[in-house]
Parts: sequence; C-alpha cells; structure tokens
Amino acid sequence: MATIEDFGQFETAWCPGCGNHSILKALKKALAHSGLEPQDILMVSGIGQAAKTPHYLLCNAFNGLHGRSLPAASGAKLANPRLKVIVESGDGCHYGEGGNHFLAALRCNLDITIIVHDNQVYGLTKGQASPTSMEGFKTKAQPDGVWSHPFNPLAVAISLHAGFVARGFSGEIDHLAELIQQGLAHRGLALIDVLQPCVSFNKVNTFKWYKDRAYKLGPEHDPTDWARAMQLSFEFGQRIPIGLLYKNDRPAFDDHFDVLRNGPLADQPVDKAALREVMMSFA
Ligand SMILES: Cc1ncc(C[n+]2csc(CCOP(=O)(O)OP(=O)(O)O)c2C)c(N)n1
Ligand code: SF4
Repeated sequence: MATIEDFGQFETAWCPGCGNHSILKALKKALAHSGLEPQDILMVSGIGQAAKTPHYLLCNAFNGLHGRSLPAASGAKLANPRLKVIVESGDGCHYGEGGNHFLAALRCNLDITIIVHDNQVYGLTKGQASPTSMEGFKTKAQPDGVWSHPFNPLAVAISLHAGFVARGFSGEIDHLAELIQQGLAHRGLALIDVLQPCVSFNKVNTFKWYKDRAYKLGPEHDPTDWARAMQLSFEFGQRIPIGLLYKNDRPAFDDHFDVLRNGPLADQPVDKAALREVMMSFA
C-alpha cells in the first residue's frame, strides 16, 4: 500500500505561509489512507497557484487551461472509469472562468472529486478580486471595492443536489484529510471547498480571520437533510461551518453508460468496420 512518501516531496513555488502547503499535506494523507496507488490517480487542474498542486504530487497529471479542467477530467473519467480522478484548482478557475463547467459537473454527478483552494482572490495574477471575494474587498484592480455579491459555491452545489458537498479549512489538516478521504470514497461528484489564506494578496481573509470563524459540524448534523444543508451554506459571517454539509446517493453520471459496464473504453476491442461505416455516414 502506498505511503505518504510514495506521493513524492517536491520544492514548491508557493509563498511561505500560503494555505496551499497544508492542503497538499492533507491531500497526500487522504490518498495514502484511501489505499490508492500513484498510478490509480489522475490529477487534473487548470491554471493558477492552486492549479500547480499536481506538479507537486507523484501520479498521473493533466494541466488544462484556466477554467477548463472539468471537461478534460470528464473525458478522462468516461474513457477510463478505473482512474480516481481529482480536479484541483482555485476559486477563480472553478467558479469564475470555469463556472459553466462547474454547474454542468454538479448536475451530471460525474464520479470525480473536486478540491477548490478558495482564497477569495486571484493569487497567481497578483491579487484581483475573484467570484468569492467579499463585497467591498479592495484590490489594485478594484480600488473602490468589489460591488458584486459573492458567489456561494456550497449553496449552488446543494441546490443542484450534488452528491457530496463539504467545506474544509487549510488550518485543520487532519479534518481536511478526513473530508478528502470521504470525498474520494463517495460514488458521484464530491466538492470540497477549502478556506485557504493567500498571505500575499488577501489581507482581509487571513489565517486568523478563518480560524476565528471556522467551526466543525458535529454528529448532530444530518448531511442528508437538504433544507438544513442549504441553510448552513449561507452561514458565512461571524461563524463558518466546516465539514460535510450535504450528501446523497443518486447514481453517478458514468453509471448511465451501458458501454462502460464492459470495462474502460480503452480496454474494449474496436470494430473498425462498424466505425468506418459510422464515419462514412457523415461524409
Ligand atoms: C482563459 C484565461 N483567462 C485568464 C487567465 C489568467 N489567469 C491565470 S490564473 C488566473 C486566476 C487565478 O486565480 P485562482 O483560480 O483563484 O487561483 P489561485 O492563483 O488564487 O490559486 C487568471 C485570471 C488565463 N491564464 N487564461
Ligand atoms: S500568491 Fe497567494 S495563493 Fe499564491 S502562493 Fe502566494 S500566498 Fe499562495
């Protein structure tokens, strides 16, 4: 069984103190505890600081365009359902440029795990507002403060009955690793939005800011209670719940394809004559 060390140890380009370091630690722990081997895993990301995560992990990896990781991940999962596909990027990549793909993935309930490093800012491009930046948040590009209301990823995911919707905090590594492990074990889409301080460009939502507000959901919370989960998803002020907010067992997207019952497409024989006939029908 693979150990944490088997997933590699690399020098990163992240700032000292960035929450990304802890998220990577939690991910490696979750992978090792899930009994997965590096060759079983495909990490897909877009562009951004968070999207560098697959560069620092020994496994299969695909670096897509900014906001375009989900289409690539969907194709890979459908072609080879044996792969454990993890999509990891920032809030800008997933909720901004990739917003439409995010909505489609939630609705389909494809069997993948999405981990969003949510630092409420664009880190890589030096501090512009992101979809989750709070109203009034000032940046060099938004000197008068953000005018839009922030995007609420958890409320959107729960409203679309995504399979598994959770929030973690990079300051709670063991708790986050446990959430990622549960997400990996879930059959269907698992979204884990992670509160992550960006020490260089977000001086409002700091480590302390998150630490003072994040509280763990206890065993009294029933994640199958959709209405309660919806309510909790709007709690983002003096208190911010972390943990598994919502879960359901609806069939995963890939369960609907009869052709996949015979194994991954990559392992199935190709009837070249039948394929030629189909191709010629479009000529
Ligand atoms: C299509 C496209 N649009 C915009 C960019 C520029 N760009 C690169 S990363 C990024 C934002 C990164 O922010 P986020 O996804 O939140 O990740 P972070 O760097 O904060 O981890 C932007 C706007 C790009 N590379 N490609
Ligand atoms: S700019 Fe922000 S998100 Fe990027 S590595 Fe530095 S602290 Fe992390």
